[in-house]
Amino acid sequence: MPSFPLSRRTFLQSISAAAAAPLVPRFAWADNLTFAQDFLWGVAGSAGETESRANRGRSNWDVFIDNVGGSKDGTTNVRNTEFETRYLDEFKLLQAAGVKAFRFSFAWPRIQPETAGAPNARGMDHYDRMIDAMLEHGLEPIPTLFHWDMPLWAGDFLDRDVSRKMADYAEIMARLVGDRANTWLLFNEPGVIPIFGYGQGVFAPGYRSRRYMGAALHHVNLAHGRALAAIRANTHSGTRISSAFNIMPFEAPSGTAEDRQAASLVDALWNDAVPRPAYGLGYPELVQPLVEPYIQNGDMEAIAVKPDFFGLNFYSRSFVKADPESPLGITLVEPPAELARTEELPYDPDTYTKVLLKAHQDYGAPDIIATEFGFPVAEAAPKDGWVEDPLRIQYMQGYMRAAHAAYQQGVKLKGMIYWSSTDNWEWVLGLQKRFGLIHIDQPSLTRIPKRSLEYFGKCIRLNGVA
Ligand code: IFM
Repeated sequence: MPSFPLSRRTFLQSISAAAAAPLVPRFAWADNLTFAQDFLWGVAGSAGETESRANRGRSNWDVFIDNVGGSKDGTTNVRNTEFETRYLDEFKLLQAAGVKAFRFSFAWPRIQPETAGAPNARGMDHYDRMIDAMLEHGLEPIPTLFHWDMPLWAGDFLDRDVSRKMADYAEIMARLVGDRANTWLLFNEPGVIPIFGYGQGVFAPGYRSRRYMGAALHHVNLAHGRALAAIRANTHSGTRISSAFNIMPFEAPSGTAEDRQAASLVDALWNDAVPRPAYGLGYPELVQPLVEPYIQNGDMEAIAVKPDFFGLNFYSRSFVKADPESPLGITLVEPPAELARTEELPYDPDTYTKVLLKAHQDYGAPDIIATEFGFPVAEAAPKDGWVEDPLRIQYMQGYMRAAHAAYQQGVKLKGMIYWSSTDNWEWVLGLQKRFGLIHIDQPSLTRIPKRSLEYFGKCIRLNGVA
């Protein structure tokens, strides 16, 4: 029974528990691949990839994708999956499968569409209702404050002052949903922003400059620190806050000194240049010269906020060689032939175990939530209300086993979140890469469950790897 007096969160959860009870049979598997009782089982999505452009301000990604003439398949983010009006269809399927948590992001251009200052009432109301709906469907809301889509008026990360704007926005959102969200992610993959957006020019805002990459990196870190402080100051003491750090080891298969050196720099930039300063460990040595010109007094202290857990996104390793022409100094090479491939990246479970163990060692044995793992794979067309996707199930099982191996070796793994809930608009790759546990029919946008959703539900009931 819920305790009294009832908070809005407890009340909504109690309704959902009653509704879901008959759908969640108790399984007694005699399998030792199980996790601790309070393990968080979730799925994820983001506003920039699922919400349409309706009723919000123009974003950096709108401008970028329009300017480059659309994604690889010609699509843009005008419609996406219209998640903002269709989320109930999705929540019902997730609840029926037994999913426990939903990671999503706020669209900043919906909250402050045209300018700084007072939030837009319609945007606030949208997230208010959406979060209530999650709780009513038994889904623990896990907001991401910033998953790359930024209102145009806010400028970009070349401007130091963006951290102040970000902190104001963080405070607004913390006040709105702090009573219902216990676990927060500030940035999705903060390291990707300076590298892809300011160095390589392949993501918004599309700059291609090593100097810009250094400036953006430091200002991302500053914004990260200030936003975390703003959320901490405006939520209850039990709130846990971190970011979803994308960990992807870089290797140079050629083994030459030049290639290895180039791989080490990008490895430090990608994997360490945000979490290390956030944990008070400073910039990696190789990265220091890039950020040095932008560091002011007090910055490193403001950045060192010590997240409450480590959010870890993992897909695979990356294989590179030196390329003096590229601002990042590398170019991608083919992965070793023995690694199986998803439609996008290698399937790399052993590396998953290793990166979890490494984060455990590097950051003082923190609680870790696997904030993303997922696979775009070839799958059958929907038939009789389902999509058959056995390869995804096989890969999911492999990564969950790999994560469990790390857990057995002492990693404090507290949850696993699959990317993504539905197929969605995969940024510059468009709609062709289908990561979802739920199929999105085009053009109707009807949600159709995949067998992988059923499988994930089985794991959740087992509280382990089925
Ligand atoms: O779709 C992305 C997401 O936005 C960030 N992490 C990786 C996913 C799959 O590429």
